[in-house]
Amino acid sequence: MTRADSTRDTAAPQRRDFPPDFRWGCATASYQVEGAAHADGKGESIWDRFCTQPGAIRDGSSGAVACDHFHRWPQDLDLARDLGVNAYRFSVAWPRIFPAGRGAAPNAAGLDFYSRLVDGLLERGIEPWLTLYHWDLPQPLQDAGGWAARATLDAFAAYVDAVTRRLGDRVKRWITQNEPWCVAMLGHHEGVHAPGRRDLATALQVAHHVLLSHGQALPIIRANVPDALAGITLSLHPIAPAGPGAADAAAAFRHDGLRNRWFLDPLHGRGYPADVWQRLGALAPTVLPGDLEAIARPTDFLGINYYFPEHVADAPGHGVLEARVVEPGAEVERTGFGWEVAPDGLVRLLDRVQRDYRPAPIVLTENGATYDDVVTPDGRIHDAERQRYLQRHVAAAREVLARGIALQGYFAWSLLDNFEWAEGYLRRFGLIHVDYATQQRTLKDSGLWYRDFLRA
Ligand code: IFM
Repeated sequence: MTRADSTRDTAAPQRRDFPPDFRWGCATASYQVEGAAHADGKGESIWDRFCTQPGAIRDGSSGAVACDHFHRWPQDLDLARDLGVNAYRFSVAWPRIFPAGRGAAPNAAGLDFYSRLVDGLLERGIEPWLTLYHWDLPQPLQDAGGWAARATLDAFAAYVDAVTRRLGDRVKRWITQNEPWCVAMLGHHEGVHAPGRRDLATALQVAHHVLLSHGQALPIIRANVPDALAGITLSLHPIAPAGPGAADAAAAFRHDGLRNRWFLDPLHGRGYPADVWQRLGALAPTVLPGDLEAIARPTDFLGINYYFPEHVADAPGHGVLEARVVEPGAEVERTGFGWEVAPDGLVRLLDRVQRDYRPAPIVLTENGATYDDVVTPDGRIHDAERQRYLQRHVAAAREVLARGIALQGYFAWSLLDNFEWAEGYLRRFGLIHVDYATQQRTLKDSGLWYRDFLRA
C-alpha cells in the first residue's frame, strides 16, 4: 500500500461521503441466530444433525437456542432501528417452510414467522433483504442426496415459489444463495461444515447445482414479485502470489480459478473456466444442456461478502490445483480468526470484479471481524479492534465509489454475536454482544461507532 492509500484508508469516513440512497445494514442468518429448533413445526436441518456429531463443533454446541431471535426478534429489530440502519439482511430457514424439504403445501406457521418479521422491519423503516438459502438444508433432502442430487433443485424451486408468493408483496430484495463456495467446499470437500462430506467430485457437483438453483430461482422470483431486485451473494477474495516468482503467480491464478472464477465466470455467461476444468479431469461436474444459460440469467445486483485476501504459493502435488494458501505471518495484522485485515483488499477485489466482469451493481452483503471483546465490570463491551476494522472498511468502500464502481450498499456482519458454525460460540462477530446465559444484548463500542456514523 502506498502512503496515499494508507491515508485514504484511515481518514474517517462520513455518511455524507456516500449517496443518499446507499443501503446501510446489518446481516444475520437463520441458523446462526434464531434458535427455536423445533418451534411451530420446523423440521430438522443439516446443521441440526451435523451439530450432534462428536467433534463437529469446537465447543460442542449447536444453534438450537443461539440468540433466541425467533422469540426475541422485536427487541432485536428495535436495536437495529436504534443503530440507524436502513436495511437488514436475514435468511429464511427452509425447514420452517417445508419441514421435510418438499411437500404439497408449505408450513403456514413457518411463513407466518417471517411475515411478522418483515412487517416488523417495515414498521421500523428498515428494508428487508431476504436470503433464501444460508446453509440450513432440510435433513430429509440431505438423506436423499442433498445438493449433489439434481432432485434437490425442484424442491428448492417449490420453496422459493412458496416464500416469494407469501412475502413478495413486502420484500423486494432477494438473494438466492449465500456463498456457494462455502456450501460446496467447506460442506462437501473439507467436511468442516454440514453435511460433513469429504469428496471433491461431490463438492464440485454441489457447486454446480447451487449455482443452477440460483439461476432457476430467478424467473420464479420475477414472476411472483414483478418489482423484485434479485441477485446472488458470493464470498470472494483478492488473491496474490506469495512470492515474486512466476511459479507462485501461476499458482495464484490456478487458486483464483476455483475460489473466484469458478463462480464469477458462469454467472457472467462464460461457462466454467477452461484451465480449472482441464485440471479437474474426471472430477468435473455433470452439466446438462441449458444449465449454463440458466446460471447466467441477468441479476439486478451482485452480492459480495468480503473478509480477507489470500496469498498463494506453488505447491506441486498439493491437491488438484497444486497451489497452497500461505497463512499470514505474525507481522501481519489479523482478526481473532487469523484472517488478514486488509481494507485495501476490498478495493483491489472490487476493482478486479468490475474490470473483468462488468457486473450488475455490487452490494457488500457481509463484512466484519471476530475479536476477543473486553467486558468491563460495569457491563460495557469494548471492541476497539472491530470498531477500527469497520471504520477502515467503510473508508475502503468510499474509495471503491470514488473509482466509479457502482457500489450500492454495505452490510456489517453481524447485528448480533451468534453461532459461528464449526466454531460454535467461540467467535463473536456482533456489533451487539449477546450474553448467551441470559440472552441480554449490549451494544459494543463498534455498534456505537456505526450508530454515530449513520446518524451523522
Ligand atoms: O458467519 C459467517 C456467515 O454465515 C457467512 N459469511 C462469513 C461469516 C463469518 O464467518
